[in-house]
Parts: sequence; structure tokens; C-alpha cells
Amino acid sequence: MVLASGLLANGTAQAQQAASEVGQWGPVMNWPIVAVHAALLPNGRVFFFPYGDDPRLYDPVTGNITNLPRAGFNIFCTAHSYLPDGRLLFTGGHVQNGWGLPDTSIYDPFRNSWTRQPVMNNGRWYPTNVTLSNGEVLVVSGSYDVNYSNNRLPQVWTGRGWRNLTGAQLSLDLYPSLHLAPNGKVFLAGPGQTTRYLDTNGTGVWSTVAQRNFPYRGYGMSVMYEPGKVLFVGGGDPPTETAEVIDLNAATPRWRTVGPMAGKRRQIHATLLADGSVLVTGGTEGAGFNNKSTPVYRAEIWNPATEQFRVVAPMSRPRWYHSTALLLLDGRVLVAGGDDHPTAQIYSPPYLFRGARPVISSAPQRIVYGRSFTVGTPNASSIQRALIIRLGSVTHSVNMDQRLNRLNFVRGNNSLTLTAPMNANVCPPGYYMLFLINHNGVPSVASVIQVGGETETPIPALRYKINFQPTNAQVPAGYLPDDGSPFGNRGNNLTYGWNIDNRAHTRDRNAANSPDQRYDTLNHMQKNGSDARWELAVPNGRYTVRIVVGDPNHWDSVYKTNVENVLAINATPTSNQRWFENTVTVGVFDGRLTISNANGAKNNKICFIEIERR
Ligand SMILES: [Cu+2]
Repeated sequence: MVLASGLLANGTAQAQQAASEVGQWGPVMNWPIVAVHAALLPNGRVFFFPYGDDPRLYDPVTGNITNLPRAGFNIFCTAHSYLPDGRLLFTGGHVQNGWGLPDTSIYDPFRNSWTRQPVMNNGRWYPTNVTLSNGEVLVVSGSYDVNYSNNRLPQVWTGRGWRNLTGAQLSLDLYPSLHLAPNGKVFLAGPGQTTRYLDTNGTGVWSTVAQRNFPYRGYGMSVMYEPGKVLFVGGGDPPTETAEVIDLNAATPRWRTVGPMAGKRRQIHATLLADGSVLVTGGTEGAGFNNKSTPVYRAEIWNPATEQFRVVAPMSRPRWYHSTALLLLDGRVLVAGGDDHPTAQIYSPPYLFRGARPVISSAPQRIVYGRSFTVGTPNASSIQRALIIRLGSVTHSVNMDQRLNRLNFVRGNNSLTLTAPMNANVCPPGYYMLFLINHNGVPSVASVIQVGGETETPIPALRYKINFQPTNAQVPAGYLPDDGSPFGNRGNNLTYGWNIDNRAHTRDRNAANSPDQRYDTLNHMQKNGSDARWELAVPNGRYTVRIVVGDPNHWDSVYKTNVENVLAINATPTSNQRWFENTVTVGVFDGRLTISNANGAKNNKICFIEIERR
């Protein structure tokens, strides 16, 4: 039996406990710099940097640390999150405390190079990034002067520049906790007590979700431990030992207290482990921003099934303000940095001491939403669970990427057939670690797979304009007609149509009040109780879709229409306003751009759409 011997800060020897119960910390490694920021790259190495533009690369296999190219501006106090293609988008930066840079840059780990991008509206010091379902990235908060004035304008990185959410301007805490929710909105979990959704469509809008139970969890940490399920643990001043969860999948989400931890702490890290549990490390337990006389060495693991914490082996160095923690491909956790501590230590969780590890012998490089894929393993019969965890990107008690999906699977002989996550709201596109877990709870070493990835090869611009109309109605100039026929080759170089024969439900009103033929024609999407869905076969990629709905003669509808499961139209007509339109950007990952009825739609209709590949 392997024993873990931890030495507590006060010098008393910890009772020897089996590593299979409490895990084990490796030796303290002396590092050249304090790891204030860190991200796990798709190649399994750790990108990290200190209080300035001095990025390094740590290889967990060899233990080597090497220098990386510099960004060319002070990346301390930036936000960073992964783009769908595995590059890291950096926003903001450091001039001095409270005063952030407006810079944007992308680090490409495959080419080991930086590329500067258009600047943001203003400086951002301590902002948060979150990658959206269409591969765009939201940035919020951060401050821009010595008075810590908050940058109230959320902005969305479109791949080429910034889109301003002028309808959603709001002062927010620094490094706020954000997670992409299953409804496609961004969930603000804290640290403030009022938790909210940000709808990033159009000019953006905030709405209130629920009040958290513990008032202010500054420098606690939140984790989306399954789609829509968020744990918020610790934080506050004086700090708390409490934790609470919310399930955004519920009809009326409410925060519910769970846990608690064995003691109070803030300046912590909460890290998803390879089996879906959450490791809490570091922090300070006394009052004050970063009370250096009260470091917490104790580590604890939260079990999402019991919603309780369990104390495990303690670490050997303080990890407080300006520390980091990252799950590695081999299921261990790198815990590093913290003011005054240019060191790192790796934690091996209990699951690494419970017998042989299952092996992944082959896995695809890329998987597609909703589709099945095959993973080779000689241990197929013993695999109990399969899950993917997004590569982490962490600083200041915020991990802007880590999240988890459990995958259904069917066992084969020396393989498993798994089903990829259903859509990009529950699993935003990008790189993930695939872990297989056996009947002893032991995880494999992860294979890195790309979910819903886009090709980097430039594709010529594509533009499609479709008018929904009866077969023999006049076709507007520049448009192709859709007459309600079932999905198929239309003989005009395009393949599109409906999931049902919708031809009897087209209309050409010939109404005097229609601005032109496009508005005068339409197709019903819910006639006679149907749930009609329209699709266009397109190359995978990012598309901007302008959608127009309405009817010159009737206003008894509630228009709610999804484009790739993104709510594009949400409007109720009146006799004074009979048409509505919106333009949204979506990612297509399954070869078909889909228009469908959203929840709550009534007598939904569609007039025309314009689709452009970006
Ligand atoms: Cu800082």
C-alpha cells in the first residue's frame, strides 16, 4: 500500500493515510517565476507567466521549463480563453494596479507565435473571457484607470474584431465568474450575490437568474461541473467554508447550500478532476484580502453525487493570491505560484492509487456534435464512465475554460462507441481531455480531442439568399426559392428543405402593405400542429444569418425561432409591427445550418433568410 506522509504547517506529522484515500503530493519544484497565470495547451504542456510579459512552458513529462516568445505587451492581469481551434485569446493587460490595457492578442500553440488583434473599447484590468457556442468569445469587466473604473461594456470577439453589447452595459466585479449555460446565454455566477444571464445576441441584454445564498464570494471559485450545474465554493471576507450549487437546467433555478468545506478559505482554486469530482486547494482562512499569516494547506475533494467535501492530503507550500491550479492530461493536478512562491507541486488524486489504469489505444482527433465515434481500448469491459473536460485556463481564482461533459457509450470488443455532446451550448467548440474511467474509479491518461473544430484553411466567401414562398410565386431578384419541399437537392447547386413536406403551408399574400415580395411570401413552421424545421447543407464553419419573419395579414403569432439552437427571433407582432428580423452569428458543425421553432413559439412563420460564411 502506498502511504502519503504530509507535514502540516505547524510541524505536526499528519497521520499516515492511504494514498488511495487521500492522494499524494509530489516534491516541491523550484520554478524561475511565480505562475500567476496558466493554461494547459493541446499538447499537454503548461503555458504560464508571472507579473509581466515573460511566458514559459512547463512539460509535465520531462519537468523541463523553457522560454516562450513574448506577447509584446504586459499580459499580467489579462483574461485568456480558448478559441475553437486551440489558440488562446488574450484580452486586457497591466499598466498599474486598476489600470488595464485595451490590447487583444492570440497565442498560437501550434506555431508558437503571437498575433496582435484589434484593440477593445477601453482598458481591461482583471476581465473575464468566456468562449461562446459559436466560437466567439465574450469579454466582460476589467478596469481602466487608477481609480479602478469599471469597463461596463461587454464585447464579443467575432474572429476579426469586436462587437459591442451596448444594450448590456453594467458595472461588474473584477475577474467575474462566467460560464456558458445550456440555453446559450452566459451565466454570471458571482462573486456578487445577484446571479444573472447575459444574452449575447444583438446588442446584448442582462436578466436576473437568482440570488446566491452567501452574499459576496470574492476570491472564492465557481466550477461548471456538468452542463448547467455550477458549484460556488468559499470566498468572501472574512472568508467562508460554505458552498452552494445551482442547476440552470431547472425551470426556476435556485441556489442550494451544499458541503461545507472543513474550514474557511478565499484565494482558492477549485479544479475538476478526471473523475468529475472537484479538488479545492490553497487560499487563506483569516480576514483580509490575502492574509499571509493564515495559509490553508488542506486539500478537499467535493463529490458531485453526495455534494459533500472530504479532506485529503495537505500540500506543502502556501498557494494564495496569484496562484494557479490545472488538471493535467495524466489526471494529476499542477498547483503553482502565489505571491512569494516561485514553486509548484503536483497532486496525485486517490484514483491514481486504486489499481491499473485503463488505456486509450486510439481516439479520433476531432468529433462532431451528436455523432458517435469510436475509441480503442483493451479495457472496454471494465469502463464504467467516459467524460471530456475542457483544457483549463486559469488565474486569480477563475478558470475561464474548464467544464465537463459525461458521454454515453456502448461497449465493443476492444473499443467503445461514444456519443459526442449534443450541441455547442453544452460543450463549446475547442479542445477537451477524454478520460475513460474503470470500475475502480481509475481514469485513463487523457486523449486530447477537438470538439466541433473548424478548419483553419481559408474558404471562399459563400452567400445564400433564400425566399420562402409557393412554388409558382414570383422569386425576388437575387434569391433562390424554397417552396416547402422536403430536404433534398434543389437542382440549383444547393441542398436544402424541410423535415416534412411543407409545400401546402406556403403563402403569397399579395398584400398592399408588404414592403416587397420577400415580406409578402412566407412558409408556416407550425401549421396543423407540425414542428417544421428547415436545413441548408453547408461546409462546417461560422455563418452570419439574417432572418426575417412575419405576415402582412395576420398578427396572432408568437415568433420564436432558433438558428443552430441560438434564439434569433423572439417577438410578438401587433397590427402596427408585423415583421421582425435579427442577424446572428452561429457555428455549423454538422454540415447543416438549421432553422427551427424555439420553445414557446406559436404559429411561427418565416419570410426569408440571408446566410453568409464569415
Ligand atoms: Cu493580480
